[in-house]
Amino acid sequence: MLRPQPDVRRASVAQPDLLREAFARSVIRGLGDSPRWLSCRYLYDREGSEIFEHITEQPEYYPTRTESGILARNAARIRELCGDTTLVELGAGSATKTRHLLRAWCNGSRSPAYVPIDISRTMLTDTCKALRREFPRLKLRSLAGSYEQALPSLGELSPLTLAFLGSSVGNFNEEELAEFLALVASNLSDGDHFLLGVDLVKDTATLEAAYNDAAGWSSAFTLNLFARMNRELGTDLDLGSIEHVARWNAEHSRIDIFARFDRAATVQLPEWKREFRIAAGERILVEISRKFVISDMAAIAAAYGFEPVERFTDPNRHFALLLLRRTSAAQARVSHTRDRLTGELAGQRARTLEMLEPLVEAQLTVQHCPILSPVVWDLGHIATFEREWAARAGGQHTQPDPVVTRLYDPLVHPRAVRGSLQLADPPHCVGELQAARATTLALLERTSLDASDPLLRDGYVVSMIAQHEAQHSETILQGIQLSSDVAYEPARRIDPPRPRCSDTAGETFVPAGPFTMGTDDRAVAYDNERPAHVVELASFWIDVAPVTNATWLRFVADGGYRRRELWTADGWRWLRESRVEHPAQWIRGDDGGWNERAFGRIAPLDPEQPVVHVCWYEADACARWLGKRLLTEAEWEKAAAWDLERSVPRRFPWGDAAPAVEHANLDQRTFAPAAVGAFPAGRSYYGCHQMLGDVWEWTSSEFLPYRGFRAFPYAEYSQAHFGSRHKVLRGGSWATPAIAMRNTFRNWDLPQRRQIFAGMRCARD
Ligand code: AVI
Repeated sequence: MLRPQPDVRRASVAQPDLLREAFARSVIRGLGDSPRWLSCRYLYDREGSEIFEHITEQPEYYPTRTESGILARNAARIRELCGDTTLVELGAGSATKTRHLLRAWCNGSRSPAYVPIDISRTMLTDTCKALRREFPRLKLRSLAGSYEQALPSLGELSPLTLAFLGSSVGNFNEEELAEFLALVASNLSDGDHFLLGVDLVKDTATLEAAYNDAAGWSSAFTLNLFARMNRELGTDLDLGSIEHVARWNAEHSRIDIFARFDRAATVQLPEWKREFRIAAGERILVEISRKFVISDMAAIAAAYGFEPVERFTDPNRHFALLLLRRTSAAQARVSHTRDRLTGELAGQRARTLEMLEPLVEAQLTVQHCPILSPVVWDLGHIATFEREWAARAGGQHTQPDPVVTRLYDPLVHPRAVRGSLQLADPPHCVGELQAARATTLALLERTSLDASDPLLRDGYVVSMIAQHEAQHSETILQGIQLSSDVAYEPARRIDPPRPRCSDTAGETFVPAGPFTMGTDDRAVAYDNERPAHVVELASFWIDVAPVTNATWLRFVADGGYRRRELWTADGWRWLRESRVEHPAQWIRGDDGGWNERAFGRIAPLDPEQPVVHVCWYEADACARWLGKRLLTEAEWEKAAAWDLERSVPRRFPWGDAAPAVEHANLDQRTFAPAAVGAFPAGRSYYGCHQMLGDVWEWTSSEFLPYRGFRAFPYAEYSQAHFGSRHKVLRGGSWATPAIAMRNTFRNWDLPQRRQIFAGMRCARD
């Protein structure tokens, strides 16, 4: 039996209107860049795919013929080397060349199985229909989707042989190739095979002829991209003035394919209200086709955990098929996880201790306000939590001291009473932290991160311990911020970066359609982020940046805190009782201007920074004053995570790369939000700035479980807090450590809370 079935928990392949939207956005991105480019992904609509079939038949285009010959001669040997495995093919198309392999698989296997993967569902249907007739014994199951969508399903198909033919790897740039190989490597199991077609470096004349065939199909292929823009996006380009140019680029060992404009032209995208002026003679890069040296490609693959099995080539050495085997995947995963977790634990602990340094003992033991604990309680709680969970995961059933456990149990002692408890002094707490850490490190050293134990699998419990401490470090900073008597001078404060771009005003459109919300990740994500599920949303407009102090000043000046019609009934009640008139840390100066207090420092309010320390009621009222509304958390997550082009969610707004300084203001370095526009590299697919870092963003949603939620590993973290009392916050602030931050992370609090480093962003229908 072949599985998997198409996965209902992931949003399915883009519908035509969404593909069109993704195409438009890609064109806007590429034409807005310098030098301009267009994505080769969009060369393959129905017309483009047909033209490409013609290219492969041209006498000058040697790759397809040559690869087919290599397959015909070596398919039986390849099957023998791969053993009885399911053949999976990425970008299967019509599977013409693959038939050599399928014949060998049918001859060599008792139960031959083939899983073609392709973005085009119609292509897959046609291909499977033909194959059923030709290979009646072949078990077939197709997977429609992008590579990024399909590859995570591979684990269930192992043992397998993954074929990626035609030298399609040549169309990836270096960064894309690295991402692709990492994705393949992480989804193959030990012993799985990878059959990779690579076009080889050869004489320039042969190479350039292949991309400039005399019959003109290569040219037609390039021009079709612009014809497609005319067809789908409403541009009005004169194809007669666009020339196909394909040249060997020796420096980068690749064919560069350009569209050269003979005359000046304007690309108008009426629906998206964008226009681009192309100069006479300007060239737009539409595709690269990299050519490789076998040993170089083998070395690249080795870096991703692939060992060479055998290589196959033609007599002219024009093309090669590399048969690779994934090795030591499990072992590599364990040591990588161990290294990552050791780093996270050490980094977070150093941060916790560093944070305490500027504080004297009295400041560590006092309770500044009833909604935040004395710092020593947080420290004792972090230590108790860590010791308990490390012991539990390590199978140690020795009862920890029940008195201590009770003292630091947040349910037994709610925040308001923690100031009156008999708590240990700071040095003792630090000692407890160290003792607990020894237990965790011992666990990490001896465990094999046993996959059958959900606490240990992929180091979950250790990640939870590190994240728990990270979250408390943010709460400790909230307490320090609230205490007006502390002039906090941390050892490493840096000025928040200034804006680096100016496209932060206005909104961006998020089209209607499904997206995958939440995650199935069991290595890092909390229970409330699971499971991944498809959410269908109506279209909406979202502000590209959070609401700034400048906007809030206008809200205040316009009587925002006095106008009943802007507030909900509960919000108005809260306002009357609290007598609030501005965000929590704003102070009016003697001259009538506004200052802001941050960790004991008072400075003029920065109008470009996102507003911070407002509660849900205030955020909701300000959104109404702006004629907009707060986002639902599903809208927030779609705008932050969904990559329409690949139909997969991103881990962070900018992609899956770990957070770096250019992406977001995280990790407690600036002690204030950065001005909007400070992190253009951190924009989401839809172009939203600063969705992670700077300020948490209040959403209109109540904190509720996703359908299929299962409490793990303890109900007190999420389950106890579900319900209509709490509103969800998304994103993370400058005070959030990066290890506790991702697009799926859900924070929650009561609507009147202002101690959080929280602001807001608006949406409208
Ligand atoms: C699909 N890919 C491997 C082809 C190539 O040779 O790079 C695409 C192509 N573009 C123009 N001609 C062929």
